[in-house]
Amino acid sequence: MTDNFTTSQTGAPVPSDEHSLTAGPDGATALHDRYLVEKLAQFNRERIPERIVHAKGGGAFGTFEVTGDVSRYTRAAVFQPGATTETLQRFSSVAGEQGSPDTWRDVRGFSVKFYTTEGNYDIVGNNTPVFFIRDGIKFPDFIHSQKRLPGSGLRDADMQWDFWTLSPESAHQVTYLMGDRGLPRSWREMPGFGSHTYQWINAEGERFWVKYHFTSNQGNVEMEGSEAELIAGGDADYYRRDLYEAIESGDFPSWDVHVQVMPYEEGKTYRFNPFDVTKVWPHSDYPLIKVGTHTLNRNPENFFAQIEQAAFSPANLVPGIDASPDKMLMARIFSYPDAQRYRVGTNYNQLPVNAPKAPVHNYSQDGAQRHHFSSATTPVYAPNSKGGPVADEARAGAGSWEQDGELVRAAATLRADDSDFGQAGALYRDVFDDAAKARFLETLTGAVGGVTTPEIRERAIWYWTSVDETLGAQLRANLESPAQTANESAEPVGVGE
Ligand code: HDE
Repeated sequence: MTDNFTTSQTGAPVPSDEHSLTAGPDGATALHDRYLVEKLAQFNRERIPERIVHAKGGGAFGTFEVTGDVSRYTRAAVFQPGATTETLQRFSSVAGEQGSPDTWRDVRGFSVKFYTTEGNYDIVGNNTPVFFIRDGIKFPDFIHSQKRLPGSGLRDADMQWDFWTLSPESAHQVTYLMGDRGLPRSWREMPGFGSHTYQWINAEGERFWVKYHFTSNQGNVEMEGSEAELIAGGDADYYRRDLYEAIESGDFPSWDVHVQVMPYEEGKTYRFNPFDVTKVWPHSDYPLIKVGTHTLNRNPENFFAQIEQAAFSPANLVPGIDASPDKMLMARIFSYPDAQRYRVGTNYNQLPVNAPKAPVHNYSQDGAQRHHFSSATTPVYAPNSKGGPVADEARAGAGSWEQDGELVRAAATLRADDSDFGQAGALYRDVFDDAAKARFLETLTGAVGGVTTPEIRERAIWYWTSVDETLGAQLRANLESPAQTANESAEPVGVGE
């Protein structure tokens, strides 16, 4: 008899993990072998649905330390001078399924959960500061076009480029994606961005618009397409392994956290729409202000419980931080908790990785898998005269903005400097050096070279000509060279959010 004995899920000792109960050594299996039944049934239920986007990822726990003073912009406890907060971070690829190679070209997710004293605050961003579309109603179509054909189950360059070129607001993000940013060497060596504009509210109730930037203290390092392809074949978990091993060996990656701050009123008159997630704010107009440093220093003990079941959401906001009139952000605020109720279950916020360190008091109750409950004397309705929790608007520290007009379905009002292609062109011309430009053209040639429908190819050339005329001409010349016209089997890039 050993003290370290196997039990059933209900704690009773079990007779064997190797032999089913059978009628003699060679006979039929008995259905009342309840441990066998429990073991197989539990196994069949090990998987939960993978995230519809950002399925492949990895993550770690960390600490965020405030080193600057942004208290005149926000009252959020997590950003007050000297504050230290425990965090969880998840990195991900967007389009690939759970087993897909980390080094396929894609945008990378960059999600941080801050377990603050005022509730959980999540920044759910990417390693690019912008996004492909500017209205959430287009998101399912966009993702469908980047994933797989319904018949063959294959990725398809035609549908990727058909969607992008019919949605020219994608040009800025596609320029990031097809450039070096699309292939970071590791999660540690890439930046992160909140991407959207958020609102900050200070202790006096004054409002500001902010954008978050996480700059990697490991530097920004990328890899060549040929190297990424080789790694994809040899080690599909390259980024996950890199992060895990770095932390395991005590080499803790860190990011400095900065914000750009726009005074509230300037949001109304700035030269382009500051709530458009396809745009960046020039640093010359809104310089980076350092807030603190985020360090990852603890690996998960259980990948499923702590990373797979982690639920990050832009709806997780705290006093002093709120949303902005960005249509994408508003759609996301609905979408993430909805995805998590389906994917993890309605009481997903009670799992240890998602549960806040701040106490939870409200009038929601029950539901599948509930295990947190209040004492029997706590009233179950509000308002009540029995001393139950009372909502406190002042404590909630929510933001607001003026809103007027009819309900319509329309693009946001254009301002003087709003355009789909302007910032994409500036990124290509002014940020990419000559070598980066050459790699970019090569990547584009391969990617657009996979498009078989002549009309979509032609539209792709128009799209890149609109970004930059010379680039468009070079792409046309490359695509029309005999080597490329035969390139119809080119793999579409792994691309997504
Ligand atoms: Fe996501 N996105 N997204 N997204 N997203 C999800 O949430 C969605 C968008 C991002 O590490 C899903 O729990 C809509 C922008 C990251 O677990 C889902 C729209 C940005 C992650 C979802 C967007 C992101 C997700 C999938 C258009 C960068 C992984 C399961 C309005 C600023 C989070 C889930 C993690 C995950 C919806 C656009 C980043 C389906 C509807 C813009 C990093 O809810």
